[in-house]
Amino acid sequence: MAVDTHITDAHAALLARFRDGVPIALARAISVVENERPGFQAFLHAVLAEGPESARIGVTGPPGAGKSSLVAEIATAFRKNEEHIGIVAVDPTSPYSGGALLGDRIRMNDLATDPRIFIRSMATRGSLGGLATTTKEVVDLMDAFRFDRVLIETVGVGQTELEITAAADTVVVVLVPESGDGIQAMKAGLMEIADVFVVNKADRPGADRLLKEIRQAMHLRAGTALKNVPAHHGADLSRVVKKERSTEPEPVDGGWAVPVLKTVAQTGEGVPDLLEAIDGHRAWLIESGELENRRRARARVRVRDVVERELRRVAWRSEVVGERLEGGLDAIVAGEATPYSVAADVLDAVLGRGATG
Ligand SMILES: Nc1nc2c(ncn2[C@@H]2O[C@H](COP(=O)(O)OP(=O)(O)OP(=O)(O)O)[C@@H](O)[C@H]2O)c(=O)[nH]1
Ligand SMILES: [Mg+2]
Repeated sequence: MAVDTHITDAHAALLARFRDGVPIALARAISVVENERPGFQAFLHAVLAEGPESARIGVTGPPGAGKSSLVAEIATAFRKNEEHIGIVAVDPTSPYSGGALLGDRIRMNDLATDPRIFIRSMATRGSLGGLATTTKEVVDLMDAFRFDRVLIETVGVGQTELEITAAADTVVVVLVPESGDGIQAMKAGLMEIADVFVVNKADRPGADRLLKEIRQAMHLRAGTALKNVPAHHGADLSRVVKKERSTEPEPVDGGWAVPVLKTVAQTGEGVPDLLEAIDGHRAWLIESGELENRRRARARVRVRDVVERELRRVAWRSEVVGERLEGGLDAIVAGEATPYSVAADVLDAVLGRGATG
């Protein structure tokens, strides 16, 4: 089965304007994808032909942690280097557009009207709570539009957020002192996905304690990683204790040392360090070859997503399937069949096999 490469004249015209970097064409393309307009797969196939390029930065954390404030700070800073920035906010609990997000410091409206910054809020979540396929497709569109960076904001600290890695190259996890997130975050596996930890609202009490907690947990992880190394190299307790006191990140098993930073998004305090950490991670991704690994892992998720969606589409569009489903219902009610036997018949029809006895 070959991919459908035929795109409509309207989509071809849209593609040309998209390639010319016309922001309205990006907005149109997003709505074509969001609404799954006929032929959107062929359109995406054409749009994504040149592969990924943008630096994708995910910002995740509990509701109200200051993710949008930090994203606004980050975008504004990059913007000063003449960069083009795309922002995708998934399920924001507070509206992203309009209003004064940061009081007089940075108005979201300033970002929203900046022609080099494109903001898109999405109220879509996958059926299993992860990032919806559509969301990943929108991020892909922004990448194909050749923004220098694409910032992706997702809410929450739970297993569902782990899927941010399926969209971003660099994951910034934002925690705040008051919610006592430290331990929870470690349980939720955020330790595994964080490339940079930020304790935002560092102007509030408890910030230093949370900072210490996260650093300790990171060092415990580093300690586990060093278990296989001869004792005089790694498992030396005094060294571990010294590392706990140090504020400088140290490399974990030859890889990336996750920085644990403090910020006050409202005043911009700590933001330069955050920018440095993000750029440092990017450089490491490229140098170590990890960027390619991550892109490959992401590609696997994307292919599976599309296969699953197409299977569903193919299945429920088929007339034979519809007949077997409807025909099976009476039998289930009459106690002559079960949802499983009817499902088996339906699957046979989907897979083009004869009905089972
Ligand atoms: N004290 C203090 N308040 C902050 C800080 N950063 C953000 N805030 C405030 O916290 C509130 C939430 O900030 P947002 O940036 O909207 O947080 P968010 O994580 O994007 O929120 P959702 O997207 O709704 O989950 C706002 O009132 C901000 O002004 C900070 O460093 N210190
Ligand atoms: Mg937000």
